[in-house]
Amino acid sequence: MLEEIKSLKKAPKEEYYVPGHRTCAGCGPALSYRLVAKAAGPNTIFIGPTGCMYVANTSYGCGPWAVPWIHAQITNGGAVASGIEAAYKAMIRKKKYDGEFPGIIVMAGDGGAADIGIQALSAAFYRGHNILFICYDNESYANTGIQTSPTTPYGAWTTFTPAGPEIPEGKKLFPKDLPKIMAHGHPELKYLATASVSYPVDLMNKVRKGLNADGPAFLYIHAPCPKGWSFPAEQTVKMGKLAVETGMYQLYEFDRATGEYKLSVKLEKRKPVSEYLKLQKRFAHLQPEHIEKMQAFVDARCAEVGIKAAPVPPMAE
Ligand SMILES: Cc1ncc(C[n+]2csc(CCOP(=O)(O)OP(=O)(O)O)c2C)c(N)n1
Ligand code: SF4
Repeated sequence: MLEEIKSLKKAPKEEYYVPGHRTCAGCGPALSYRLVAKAAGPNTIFIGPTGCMYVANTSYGCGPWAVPWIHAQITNGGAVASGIEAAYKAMIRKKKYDGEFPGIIVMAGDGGAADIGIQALSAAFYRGHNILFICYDNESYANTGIQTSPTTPYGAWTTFTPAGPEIPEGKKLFPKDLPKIMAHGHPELKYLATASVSYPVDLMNKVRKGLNADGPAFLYIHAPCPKGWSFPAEQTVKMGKLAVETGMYQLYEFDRATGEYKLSVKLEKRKPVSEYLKLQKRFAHLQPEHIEKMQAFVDARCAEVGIKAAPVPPMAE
């Protein structure tokens, strides 16, 4: 059993994701990896479906993990993890391995979790494999040069959704809600939560709860990407906090028994989404009517999980 971490000061000193990787300065997903690896500890195997957290971390011919790691296709992170889990179970049953059953963690991007990889993810959860599947959500296909994915917000600029006279908002579609897809219809699911790199103790404890669960666990981590969202490298943590404070991203644990969402951060007031959007150039083209649509969407998502705090009207500029 992995113990609860009471504070940042009491977090383990050991790093299992060490310095030396070609991620961008201020990379949110890199920070998520560091926190996940710290929380998980030495008895861990990572599976890395193709994406920034494979390519940027391993360029070229090396890698920053102090624990075993294997590359997977972007299509099949869940299936590779299933195979590793089944192999360990069989080896232990046949007495060919006398070590402890490892923590088996997939670190998939939003493309590798919500889009191209969703089939293998859902299948692994249906079969009840004892794995922790993490989606680090940087809200685009980042490694290929920032293209829209199903978790890219409405109105975000990407190279596949440029704003122009025909489509002034850039991206017309609203995002897929992956944790809710995973929360429902997967009877073997044992743990599900959302987290953010800007709330590191909460994140690490959710990793531990996911690993302690005896069966499939899903953790969805908001991980701001300064390159893809176009904001300064030193504002990653601020951006993650603002996402939560505006309700653009909701932090919770899902209670399987009751179907309720247990909120991880109590918001007294919600900041207007415009305060978050205006700091990222990917939203620079949006008009007031687009921002209103975004606010209405965020209000509805907040209501779904029981966030009662109403948005404060934006200050007049
Ligand atoms: C089957 C397949 N299709 C497309 C690609 C090209 N590809 C490489 S990295 C990548 C982006 C991955 O996006 P995501 O999973 O969101 O991770 P990120 O790069 O954002 O960290 C894509 C599409 C691939 N490697 N394999
Ligand atoms: S593009 Fe984004 S996710 Fe990829 S390494 Fe840079 S900051 Fe990290």
